[in-house]
Amino acid sequence: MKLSSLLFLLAPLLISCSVIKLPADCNDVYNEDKTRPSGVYIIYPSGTTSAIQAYCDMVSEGGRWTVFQRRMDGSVNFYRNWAEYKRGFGNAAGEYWLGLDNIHELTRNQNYELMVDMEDFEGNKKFALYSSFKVDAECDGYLLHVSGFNNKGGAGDSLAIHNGQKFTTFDKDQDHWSDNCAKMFLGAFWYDTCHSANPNGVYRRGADGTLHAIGVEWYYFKGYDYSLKSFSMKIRPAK
Ligand SMILES: [Ca+2]
Repeated sequence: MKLSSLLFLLAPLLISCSVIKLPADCNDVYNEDKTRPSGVYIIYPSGTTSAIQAYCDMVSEGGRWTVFQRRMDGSVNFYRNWAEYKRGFGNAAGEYWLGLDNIHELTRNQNYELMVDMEDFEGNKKFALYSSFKVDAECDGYLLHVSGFNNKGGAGDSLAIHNGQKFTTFDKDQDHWSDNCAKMFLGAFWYDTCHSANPNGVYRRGADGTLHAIGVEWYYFKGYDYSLKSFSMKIRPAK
């Protein structure tokens, strides 16, 4: 067969491959149709076989955010092991964790920014912005890189000590404390010795100091013994 006829036969394939662009994140979902509202969409963090559901926030601070962590009603247990934090769990329409592999895939090739949104039980809302966010691969302990804090939203910077930390679950201790921070504070996070934010802690309603610092907490907003009503962490490509 001549090369020219082979190319002719392959042409439709080549064309279709160049046309189909699956959305890797909510920024791509938005760019496909800028009228789309916030909600659950299918994204493909690492190509055609990686379809997952994610909640897209198309409103806050310009929208286009891919939510990777969300607490809102205590309906999902977040005290889970390494395998579950790696893969993800919960329901994208409600409480969920997108999965460390997915977060890594999204942030590995371009710079992302982070927004952390929170609300207490009195209706006070705050947020924190970071201009740079990246999570390394599993072989590097899913090490967190977060920087460029902006206090426009008034929440304060509770992630400073978590920058440069590996991820810890109750069955995988990579923190800098002699014991396991995940066991101690009943969550899973980029713990140091141990935390000033515990987004994956125990969902309990508001002020509660009976067990110290185990709630869904952001220290520079409500301290160590106040578990927030809603909390979410979301990312989008930095402009
Ligand atoms: Ca430890």
